[in-house]
Amino acid sequence: MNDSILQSIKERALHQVSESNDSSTIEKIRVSFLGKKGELTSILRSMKDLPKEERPAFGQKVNMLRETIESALSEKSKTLHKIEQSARLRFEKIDVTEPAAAVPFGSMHPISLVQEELEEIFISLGFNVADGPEIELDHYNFELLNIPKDHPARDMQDSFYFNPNVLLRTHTSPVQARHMTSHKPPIRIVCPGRVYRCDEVDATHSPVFHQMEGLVVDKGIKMSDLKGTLDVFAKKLYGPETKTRFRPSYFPFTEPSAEVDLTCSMCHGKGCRVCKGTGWIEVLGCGMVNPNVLTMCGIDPNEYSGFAFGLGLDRIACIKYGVSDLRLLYENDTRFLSQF
Ligand code: 2U9
Repeated sequence: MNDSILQSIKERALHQVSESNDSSTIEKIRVSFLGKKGELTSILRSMKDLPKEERPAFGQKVNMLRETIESALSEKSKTLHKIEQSARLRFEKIDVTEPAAAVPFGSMHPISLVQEELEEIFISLGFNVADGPEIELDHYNFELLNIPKDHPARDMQDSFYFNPNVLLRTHTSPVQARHMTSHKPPIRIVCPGRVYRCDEVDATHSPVFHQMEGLVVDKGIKMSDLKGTLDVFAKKLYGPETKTRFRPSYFPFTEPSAEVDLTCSMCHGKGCRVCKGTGWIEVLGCGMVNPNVLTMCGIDPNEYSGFAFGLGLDRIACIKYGVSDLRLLYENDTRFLSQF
């Protein structure tokens, strides 16, 4: 064992380090010279074969060589790390100016569009928009609206009950009933929202649908106020030529009651497929608020009177957008919904 072995190790090690061009080769070189079974390590082990007096000087030389190789490895490793990092950064660079992939936008649901349009019309006539719970007490949904205990709407088969006192509201009327119990006249509100009835699904029925109801209560409100309001509403909805036609009807919460037809928005009364040739479309129910309802809601019918009306938003949306099957409104098929 002599200095020439150390010299040869030094030359080979430094040569290999200078030739290496990636971190994994650096590690291999370190293992082959300085690892447990590395060349320099085995030389250190074999020092026991040297005469005792030569050991310290030779040991010192081996250690110096180890330091030389270690520092060459660490220098090279730093350089390679920098090169590898800048290559990676170049590869991973993000071009923030590149156009992004298009994000598909949602669109308004036809029922929401109609609801917003009607809200705007009634707001322009001085109404406020009110809402209330969809899970409702029998008291507000039926009792205060003068709907008797034996009325078919109260049947378990017609309404979704949670228990005998709690159900999914079958109309938005409880919102108006609640409003009357907590507000003094004058009252001018419209109440849009989702309502529920135990109906089989078909082209014109769904167990969930949408209504908008309105209520006006003040001193001296007359049937002519109701007719005038709905006439203006009809003209704003379908255009200034639109006419209204009131037919007598019956609702427990209004007396007298009427159903209202508007001249067809498609053919302007001439008769077409939408109005089934009649020239008229049935759009609203309405009437003067039954004095019993006013009394039960805490308003004196001798001092105040009111009118109310209701319409189905789903039906108006189907007519407006030419949708022949109500189920399309509820199936969430984006091919249908993206058209609005
Ligand atoms: C109170 C007093 C009176 C609301 C009214 C109607 C007539 C009506 C239907 C039209 C088609 C519902 O969507 S539809 O199925 N509604 O005909 N609704 S009067 O009358 C009220 C409401 C609340 C306190």
